[in-house]
Amino acid sequence: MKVPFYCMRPRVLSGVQPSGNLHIGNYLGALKNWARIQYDYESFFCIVDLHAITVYQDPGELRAKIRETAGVFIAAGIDPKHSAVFVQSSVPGHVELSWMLTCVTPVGWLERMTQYKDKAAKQESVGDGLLQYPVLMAADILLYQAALVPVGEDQAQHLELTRDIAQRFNSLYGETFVMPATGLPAVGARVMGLDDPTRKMSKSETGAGHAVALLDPPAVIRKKIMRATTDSNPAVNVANAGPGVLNLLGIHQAFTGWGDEAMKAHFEGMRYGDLKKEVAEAVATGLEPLQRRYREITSEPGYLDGILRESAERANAVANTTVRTVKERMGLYAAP
Ligand code: AQP
Repeated sequence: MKVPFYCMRPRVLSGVQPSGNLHIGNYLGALKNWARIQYDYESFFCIVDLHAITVYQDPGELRAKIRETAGVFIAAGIDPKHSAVFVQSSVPGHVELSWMLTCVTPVGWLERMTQYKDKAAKQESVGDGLLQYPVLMAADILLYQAALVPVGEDQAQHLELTRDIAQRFNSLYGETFVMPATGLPAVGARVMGLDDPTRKMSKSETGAGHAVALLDPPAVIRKKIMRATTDSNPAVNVANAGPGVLNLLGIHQAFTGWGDEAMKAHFEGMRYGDLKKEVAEAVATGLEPLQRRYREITSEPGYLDGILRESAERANAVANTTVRTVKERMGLYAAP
């Protein structure tokens, strides 16, 4: 569609829930990609705390995780001089637009979402927030008229829904929203759990050997990877590798950037113990600069709060423009 007059530069928007320890899935599926593309866009990266509370969070822990997540964004290479790094709840437009979009979204669309069905199945009583989660996500994206949303594969269905909601709004009220494209990374789009390679690595899985956290010390990283589930074969056979071995190879490739041929030539026939040692080394080495930068950032008093405050101002300026347009289109009162 034609880009509205108030959005002359393409924008990118993405977010992470501050709902636990960020892991190498979040890094390879999202953060690493964000850092790579940020300068090609006007960039907005959001700590989506309103999404996190769709399941209960201890308030003190949530507050601490919001700051930690912001620190990890910057440590992972997001440049706050260029990109806005802000907290979702500090921009009221997310909630305002979410309600307006809720009113054009059929409930059947939401009930079909795989993530909703998976999470609802694990709970006795399902909160409305869990069902509405993808509408809030659509609002996060459409609020900034984002042209691109770089995410891991698990979010692709929510992105499709975002486009459906935008299209429905545009057809009811006239061209308003830019259609956002889904930006999946070439490798690392779906990192699987180390303990169970049939399930995606996830913050909400609490098993000690499930995920490598981005702030895990090298010794912990090595221990977790050495215990990763593989299969009963003794050595790597790339053509017939099981999900655990494929996951380890994928993690190595995403951290080192090696091509398929180099991976095969190096790992074919290697015993699993040696494969794990090499993967652990690649991950520990790959995370070392992030961890060093994180320690620097968090030891500087006021640094993070300053960035979050300044970025929220930038985000609010864009968000308020969109909310105003949407209100006008829908016939709501928008003070002159
Ligand atoms: N395993 C993964 N592989 C690749 N990308 C992933 N992402 C998440 N897990 C993987 C991407 O990271 C970004 C932030 O997602 P999130 O905050 O929803 O993270 P999560 O780890 O999935 O969080 P939870 O709390 O554990 O949620 P559930 O239980 O729903 O999985 C997104 O771009 C996501 O694609």
